[in-house]
Amino acid sequence: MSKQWFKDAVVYQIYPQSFQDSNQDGIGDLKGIQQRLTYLEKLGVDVVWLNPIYTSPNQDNGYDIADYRTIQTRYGSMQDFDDLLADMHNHQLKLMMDLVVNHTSDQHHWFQESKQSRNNPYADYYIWRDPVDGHEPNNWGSFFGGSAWTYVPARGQYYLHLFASGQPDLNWENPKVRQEVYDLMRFWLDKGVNGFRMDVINLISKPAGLPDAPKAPGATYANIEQFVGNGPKVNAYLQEMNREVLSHYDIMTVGECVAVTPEVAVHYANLEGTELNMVFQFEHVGLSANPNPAIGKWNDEPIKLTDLKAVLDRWQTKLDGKAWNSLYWNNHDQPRAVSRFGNDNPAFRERSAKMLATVLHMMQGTPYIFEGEEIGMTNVHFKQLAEYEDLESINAYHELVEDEGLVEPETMLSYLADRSRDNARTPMQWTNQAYAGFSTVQPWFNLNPNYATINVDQALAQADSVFYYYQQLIQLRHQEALIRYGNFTDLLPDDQAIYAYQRQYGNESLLVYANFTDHSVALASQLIKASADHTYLIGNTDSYTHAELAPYEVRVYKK
Ligand code: TEU
Ligand code: CA
Repeated sequence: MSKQWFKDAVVYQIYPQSFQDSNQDGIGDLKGIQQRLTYLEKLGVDVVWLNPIYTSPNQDNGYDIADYRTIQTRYGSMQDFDDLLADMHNHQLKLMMDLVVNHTSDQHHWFQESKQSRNNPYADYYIWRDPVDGHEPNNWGSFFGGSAWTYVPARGQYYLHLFASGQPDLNWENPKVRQEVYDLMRFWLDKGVNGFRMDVINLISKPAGLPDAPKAPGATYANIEQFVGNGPKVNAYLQEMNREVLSHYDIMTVGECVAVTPEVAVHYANLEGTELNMVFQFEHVGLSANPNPAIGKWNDEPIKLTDLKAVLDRWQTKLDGKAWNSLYWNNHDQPRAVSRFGNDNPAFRERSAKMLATVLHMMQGTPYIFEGEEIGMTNVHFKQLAEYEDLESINAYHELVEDEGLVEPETMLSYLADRSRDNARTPMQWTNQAYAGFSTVQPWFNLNPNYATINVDQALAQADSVFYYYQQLIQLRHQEALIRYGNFTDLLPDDQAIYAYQRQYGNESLLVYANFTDHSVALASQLIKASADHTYLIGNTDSYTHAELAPYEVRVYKK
């Protein structure tokens, strides 16, 4: 691969607790991942992004780290990690670790010290403020409900936590904190890991003075999602991190960035490489949030195709030649792609999963596949609150239904079924045997019952499965510079049913026509004309009718 190998790579995301259990305790682990490397090799991906595997009390499934330099025992030992990394490299796979340094766990020894007094060596490692008129320093609500501040009597002060109270925010203003972070990054890079996915990295610099945020009527605390991102010093911090650490290694970085726009992303992901290689943006997955801002992301309305295209088109065109895109439909925080953007009804599941894969993998940027996406795994469709495990979902139910009375119970259950992060976290479906081949005992989290029909064994046995389709898309990306580097034009931005775009690279051209609906749609004559001098490259139906697209059909042409 070229020196900028991150542009040529396809990434596969592994949520470790839900991928493969090797020691029959019902929890996925490192040895389990190692057993599945040949599967990843067969799919053809280049890089694995592993969600956090560090020591953690798991209030937020590992995004609350108590020790950055040890492996959580349920996942295995450091020896298991070293073995996995070596074996991945043997299989020509690179490993990207999750770097969670906006906050730590409250069990981290820095915080255990920091909370004791105002004058210990770790006193300024976190963001502490005096009470204002006997209560919280400002009106910020945490991403996971309630206030973003928690009071500690020993200090007579509040600490800031943008997420759960067990996730205190680090004070990046303190140069010692920054050096600690750079040190722990070097620890993993010196082991040979090939990059980092940086958790909520654009939240590390807080708005100057920590002022109140605008608050929606009916809400107890302000929703800070659009308010706390991209703070005044974030680019300076990332440039420092780049000078001190990143630039000394041949690695790939992606920063998860809340409330990021292309205008801001061109700095984070600039092609000179002075900050990060790319960002995860939220604009497409954030579409069709609730019209009532006090209810935030919770809703069950489908996304309008014209809105989706407007967002993706903007990222494709505004970053071209300036920065690099990441491409994803889902991850461990999002509902399953086929349920959210396609149609998980058995009649359309495979066809729409392939259509979505094509639309994404034919764009400019680095594609990310979330475990199970490559076999078309679906949302789990839980019916009761008791079935959920994720603190975001459970807290939101209690807050919106019980505390604030903003949403009816049945409605909220429908919102959760559509949007809960738990949809992504049910165990990987390998076989139709007991516990789906994930484990031989009851897993830590319920399986989706549809593993009886949707599973890897089945996909590998079916020549035209979603799996083999992903395999072909990955091969095409690797072969065609046009797909990786070509520029992007939307041919039909106002159409409500069809996504049609063109990529151009030198005198090569690629046309992608996709039907996002469950009915046939006539192709505009302009599209038929455009494809006349192109040849068919790939698609998701056996035979096609020239003048129309079948339900969820996608077709790619090349010249
Ligand atoms: O997620 C960041 C984030 O903003 C999420 O709260 C996101 O908005 C939400 O999950 C969507 O509903 C990252 C991690 O990916 C997530 O798993 C962690 O819980 C969070 O940071 C805190 O570390
Ligand atoms: Ca295990």
